[in-house]
Amino acid sequence: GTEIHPGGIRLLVDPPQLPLARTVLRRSPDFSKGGFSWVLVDAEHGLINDSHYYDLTNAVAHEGASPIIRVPWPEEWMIKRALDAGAHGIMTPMCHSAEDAKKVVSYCKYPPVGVRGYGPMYTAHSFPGVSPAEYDAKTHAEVLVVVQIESRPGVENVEEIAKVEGLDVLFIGPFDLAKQMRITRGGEEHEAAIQRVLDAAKSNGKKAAIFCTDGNDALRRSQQGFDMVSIITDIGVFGDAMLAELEKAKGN
Ligand code: 3PY
Repeated sequence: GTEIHPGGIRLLVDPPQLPLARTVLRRSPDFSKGGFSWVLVDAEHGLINDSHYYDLTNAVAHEGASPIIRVPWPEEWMIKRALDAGAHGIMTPMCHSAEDAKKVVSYCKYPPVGVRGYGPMYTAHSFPGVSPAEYDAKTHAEVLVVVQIESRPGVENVEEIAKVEGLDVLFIGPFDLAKQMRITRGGEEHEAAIQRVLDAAKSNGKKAAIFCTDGNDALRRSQQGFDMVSIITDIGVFGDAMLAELEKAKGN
């Protein structure tokens, strides 16, 4: 199975009936068998830094899933290092406006489309079957650009954000969304904000994604219409399994 880095990787899946358009995400030999199609390497909240990226992107990609790196902040140099290390996609926290989203797109694309710097020594290794020349010619343009909508301005500007060219996915962070909006997670206002982001994505031809806390939550959100949903975190899986064995050891 895919190597899981304690504290850092989130396992995410898009529902098989709603496959992503991107070829990089469909190369997975396991995809048709229902395996994970992508794994989030979480350098925002996970204990991961850019010296781990290369090993993680390669481990994930060679198991047939696409590694998406969530960088700590939407900074050009952070995005560049993640892409150079072989990320199939970039996720950035706290997108508040169309201007924010345009910057992220620009950081992810080589000129003339954007401003991404050129440093391809290690990049193609995590794209099985793609040569460095092919990465340069074509694959670089397919990296998935994902921004998180998780603030009041992000929601208020979401229709404009969803129009940004080159942006692929609007990804809701429901925990931050509730905290930033100072509302209750799961409450009426929170669910209305989530629905608004979903609608904005759909009506502008973008994918909608949301962080979920378990498989049931992920199923509910995919039935609501989300294209990409998270399922579980590595740390959650380990913790639950260890506690279950501890209970057995206690005779419970
Ligand atoms: C959130 O729910 O705020 C997230 O960003 C999930 O990691």
